[in-house]
Amino acid sequence: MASITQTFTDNPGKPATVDGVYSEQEVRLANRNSGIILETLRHDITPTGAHYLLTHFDVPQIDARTYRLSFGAGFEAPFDLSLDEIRALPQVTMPVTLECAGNGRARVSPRSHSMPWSVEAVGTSEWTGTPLAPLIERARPKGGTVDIVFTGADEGFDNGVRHFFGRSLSLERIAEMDVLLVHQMNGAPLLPQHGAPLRIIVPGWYGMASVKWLSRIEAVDTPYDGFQQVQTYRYRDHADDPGRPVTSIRVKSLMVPPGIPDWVTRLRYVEPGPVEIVGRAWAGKVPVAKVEFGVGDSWSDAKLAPAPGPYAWSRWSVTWQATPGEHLLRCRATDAEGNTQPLEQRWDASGFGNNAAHSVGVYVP
Ligand SMILES: Nc1nc2c(c(=O)[nH]1)N[C@H]1C(S)=C(S)[C@@H](COP(=O)(O)O)O[C@H]1N2
Ligand SMILES: [Mo]
Repeated sequence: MASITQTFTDNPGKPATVDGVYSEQEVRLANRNSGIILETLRHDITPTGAHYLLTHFDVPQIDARTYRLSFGAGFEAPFDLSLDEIRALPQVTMPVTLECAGNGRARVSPRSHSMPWSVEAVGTSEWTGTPLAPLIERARPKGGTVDIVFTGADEGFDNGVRHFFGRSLSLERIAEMDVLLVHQMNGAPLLPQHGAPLRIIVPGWYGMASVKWLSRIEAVDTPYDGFQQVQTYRYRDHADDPGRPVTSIRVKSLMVPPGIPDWVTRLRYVEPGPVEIVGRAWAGKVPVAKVEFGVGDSWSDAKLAPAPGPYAWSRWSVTWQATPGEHLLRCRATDAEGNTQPLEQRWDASGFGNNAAHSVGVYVP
C-alpha cells in the first residue's frame, strides 16, 4: 500500500486488481457515493434524495449569489453569466435518465479499484436549465476550434495526476445534442452533491459527461486531453490499450425486487400466486423496443409503457405466477436499433458500460 506522500508524488498507480473481499478504500468510496434504492424504480422520476451519486473528489462549496460561469479562453466574444442571468434565459425542463459508466463494476473479477457499484448507479430526474448551444454560438468559438471544454470546481489527484474534473464535447456533438446548463433538479435548486449551483446534463450519455459544479467553458483547437477525458472513461481490452471513448448509454433494464428481502443477502421471499413485477428500461437516446422477463431459462414479453421523454426510461411490467421453489428472475431489454442486453457481460479492463441482464434470486415457500 502506498503511503500518503507517495499517493501524491510518486504516481504509484492503483492497487493491483484483486479478487475477493473489498478493501477499506473501496468501502470508503462506497460510503461517500451511493446507488438508487431499487424499490424507487416504481417512480417515473426518482425521488431526489434517492438519486445515485458519484463524486470523485470533494463537494466544493460555491456561493450561488456571487457565482459566475465564464465562456473564456478560445472564444471571439468571451462573457460570463451570473445565476440570475442564466435563469433569465429560455428555460427547458426535461426528464433524463443518468447512469454511471461504471455501474455493475463490482461484478468484474479480478476487479479494477474504483467505486464498487452493483446495479444501482442510475436514476431519472426532471432537469431544468437553458440550452447550451445558443450560448456557444453567442461566444463564437475561434476558427479551428475542435472541442468545447467543461471544467468543474472540484480538484484532486487520480493516479498521481492533479487536475480539476473536466470533460469535453466536440462542436459537432454540441450541435446535435440537447445539452443543458442545469440549475434545478425536480423543481428545486440543485443540491450541493448534485452540482450546485450549476452543472451540465448531456442527455443520452453516461454520467461522466454531465460535469457538476461547472466553473468555466473554453474552446480549444487541439483535442482536449484532460485526465477524465483520455486517461479514464475508455473501453480498453487491457491496461495499455488506448481504447475507445465511453459515450452513449447502452440498452439496459432493472426490476423492483419482488416480495420481502433477507437483511444481509437481499435475496427475496415471495408468497406463491400472481405477483406483479415492475421495472424500468432505458437505452440512452434510443427508444426501448422490448423488455423480456425470464424465470430460469423461460422468457416472455413484458408490457412496456411509453417513456416520459426521449431521454428517460420506460416502465415495464409483467404478472408472474409464483410457484414453490427457488427461482432466478431476470429482465433484458432490446433497443430500437436491435441491441439486446447480454445475459453474461463481456467486461472491458475497467468495468465500463456493463449492461448484463439484471437477476434477482427468489424463494417461494
Ligand atoms: N465536477 C464533477 N462532475 C461530475 C463528477 C465529478 O466527480 N465531478 N462525476 C461524474 C460522474 S462519473 C457521474 S456518473 C455523474 C453523477 O452525477 P450525480 O452525482 O448527480 O448522480 O456526475 C459526473 N459529473
Ligand atoms: Mo460515473
